Amino acid sequence: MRKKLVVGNWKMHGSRAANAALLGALREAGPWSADVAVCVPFPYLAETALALTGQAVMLGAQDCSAHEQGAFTGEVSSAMLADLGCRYVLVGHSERRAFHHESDQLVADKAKAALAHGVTPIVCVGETLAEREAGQTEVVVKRQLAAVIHTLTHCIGEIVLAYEPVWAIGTGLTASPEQAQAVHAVLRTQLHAASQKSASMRILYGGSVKPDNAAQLFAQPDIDGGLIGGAALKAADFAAICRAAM
Ligand code: G2H
Repeated sequence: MRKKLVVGNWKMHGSRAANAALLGALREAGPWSADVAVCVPFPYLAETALALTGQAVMLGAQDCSAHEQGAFTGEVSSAMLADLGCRYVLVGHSERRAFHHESDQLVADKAKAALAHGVTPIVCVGETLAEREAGQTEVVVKRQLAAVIHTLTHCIGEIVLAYEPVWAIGTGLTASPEQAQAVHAVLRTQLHAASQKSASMRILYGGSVKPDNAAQLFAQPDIDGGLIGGAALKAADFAAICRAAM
């Protein structure tokens, strides 16, 4: 019922030459039955948009401003992302929440700004290891999602949600399919109470997804694809993960 979505998050990696090689290899490896997107660093958006012309792979960015425009040095607006052809933008990635002190409300405001320009926000939520060990996983992810629900109200059905346990990001530790599914089910229930579209909304899992664990994760009833970091930088691995999303 829900088409799977696999999103590569290149983070702060790449160069013009490396990107061209990666995108060229992906062109050879596709197409896939899942929707596929890559979220690339801002300086490479325009060139990547050109490279993706005629391909099924969609373009995304890794962050956007909550502001419309103005004196916000270094910020990039969602209108600019739309202008460059971005279909998706990540908001609230744990690296933004941790290193840039982004609050739940700022993340929600960014999601609202993106939707205002037709860019689909991929809203990331997830607990730290300390929060999980304190039994706070549900409380944390529900609080993070509640801010977005409250801010977007009737538009909440337009977002993509991504559950990314912080302890699994880039660590090689992956949530087991059962651990991930349990949190996805909690999030689905929360969305259900907020939107008539909850059954069709996609909830991605992120955190050390690799070719050898992707299929099991994607087989869970409420896991609708993945947000892929390290493995998205290797064309063969990313292609294999895309193939696993059927
Ligand atoms: C989580 C993920 C991509 P990785 O940050 O968003 O990265 O797959 O390297 O854990």
